[in-house]
Amino acid sequence: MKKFLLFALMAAFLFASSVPAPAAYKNEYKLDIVPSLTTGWGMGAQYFTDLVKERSSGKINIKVYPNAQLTVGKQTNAFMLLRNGTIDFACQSTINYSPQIPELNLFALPFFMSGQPDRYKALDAITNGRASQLIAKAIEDKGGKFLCFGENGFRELTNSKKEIRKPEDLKGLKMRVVGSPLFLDTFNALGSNPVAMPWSDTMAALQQGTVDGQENPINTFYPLKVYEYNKYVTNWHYMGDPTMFVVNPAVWKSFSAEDQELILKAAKEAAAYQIALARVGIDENDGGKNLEYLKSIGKAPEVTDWSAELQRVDMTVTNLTPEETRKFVELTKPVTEKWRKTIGEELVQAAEADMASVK
Ligand code: X2X
Repeated sequence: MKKFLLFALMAAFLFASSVPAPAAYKNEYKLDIVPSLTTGWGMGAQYFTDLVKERSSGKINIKVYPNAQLTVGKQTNAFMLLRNGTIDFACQSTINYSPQIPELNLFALPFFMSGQPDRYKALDAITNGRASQLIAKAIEDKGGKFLCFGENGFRELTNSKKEIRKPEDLKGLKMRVVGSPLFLDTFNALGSNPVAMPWSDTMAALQQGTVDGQENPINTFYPLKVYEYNKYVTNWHYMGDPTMFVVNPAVWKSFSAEDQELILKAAKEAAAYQIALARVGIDENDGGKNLEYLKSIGKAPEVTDWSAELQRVDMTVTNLTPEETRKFVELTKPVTEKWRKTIGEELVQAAEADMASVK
């Protein structure tokens, strides 16, 4: 009897140790974003967490922390906190990770995508092409698991002083930029006076006049009512700003294969939603497809013509002609030359080839 019991115990032990224990899931996973939940960026991130929660029947609970709460406003430290596990998930701009992952400066090369016949096709060519594979690898080599690209949008210029049509108009203007060195180079090259500052301090700085202007996609500055302080917007589309859905690698490994698939699929759907929100009423060549798509998922936006909406809130909207844009491009060429080396020739050339393939 004793022998039998011993045998049964040993068998039970062997069985238990050969079956992997189910991974312990956290009660809450923290997802980092910089702006508010009312921006397209925020709405896309929220949609991702909603889809994951619903499809996992509440088992995977990801919470969006807006307004750079998880980095205490220090948005350019965000990648370090994802890597060390303080942050589990993120939907982040490449700009904020670029101090740690130099390859990500690619997107901020001035007029890189807008120099192409269709800037949105150019951006898509990069985020779906060979360049995107090199970028995913760069992120993974540095300690982040990349899921997919979403979109903040093409970044436009606003200020409180005057209409900007030519580089000379920027002379001496105090422009708030993200604390990433490439931005200082670009705005110095254009003769303005750039001030690096977290987004979380920017509204107060605009209101108090500590800075005269800022650059962000319409979809990101409008919800914060930047138009109350800045009456001039110049649509110069000088850089396309994708977001990246990313995860801490250890957190990623803790999910079952099925759950990984569920999360990846949700991220791709949320990214498609975020991309459509970043373009609807802005991309003049979309033939209405972004609005149609948003309607098809039951998320038709309130604003479908951003130029009209910005004028309605008393902004002077300036669209540059190709000739006017050329002057800005000329002045920022040395910035591109300098930064190509930091980003890496292989990646820049891959992105150029990706863009050329869709012309
Ligand atoms: O800080 C900005 O300008 C913002 C919100 O666009 C980013 O996080 C890059």
